[in-house]
Amino acid sequence: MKTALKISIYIISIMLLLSTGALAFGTKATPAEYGQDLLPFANVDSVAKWDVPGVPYYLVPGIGGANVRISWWDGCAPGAQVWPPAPDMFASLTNFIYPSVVFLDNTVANTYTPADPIYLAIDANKHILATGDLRLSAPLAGTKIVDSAPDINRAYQMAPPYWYFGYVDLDSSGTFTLGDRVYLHTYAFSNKVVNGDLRISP
Ligand SMILES: [Ca+2]
Ligand SMILES: [Ca+2]
Repeated sequence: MKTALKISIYIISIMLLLSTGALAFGTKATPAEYGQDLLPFANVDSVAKWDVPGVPYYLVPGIGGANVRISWWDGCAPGAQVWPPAPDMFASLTNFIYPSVVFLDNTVANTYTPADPIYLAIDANKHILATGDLRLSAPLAGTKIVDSAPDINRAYQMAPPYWYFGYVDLDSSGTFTLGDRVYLHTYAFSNKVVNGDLRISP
């Protein structure tokens, strides 16, 4: 088998794993993950963009934590911490002015339920999904809405104020480190991973 073909098959396999695997970016937490302790990011939980062609978006965690890429960019997968030799290491980021995590209230009216898709609206003043807003949940997690997308112009609900980005400290280091798993937590009454939480890093 030619090397190029082998590499293509490998890349496609990785992409399938990322898009359909049990721990893929943008999929909801599974029962095996429920009950794990979540640590909120300290000080900063903002989202930012890098003003280069293609414009990747990032989650910017607390002091000392590597940024987490949350959109596909130039072959770089969302959900990964930016770490050498990532080509976007040291990217100069610009904060969005009024970003908000939002959801489409597709199932069980007026409350977030695990089947409801989650987005990052980059300008929540618009109140509807617009070009450039980011899909945070599968399918198509990490991709942006374009003008002809079926979900453009959909009205959304803002995430409740108790939602937050946090991480499971898989290596028990007490801080956010490479390999810790990031979630968007959606439940008010505990700091543990629950049904409906969204996995940000695989
Ligand atoms: Ca709902
Ligand atoms: Ca850690």
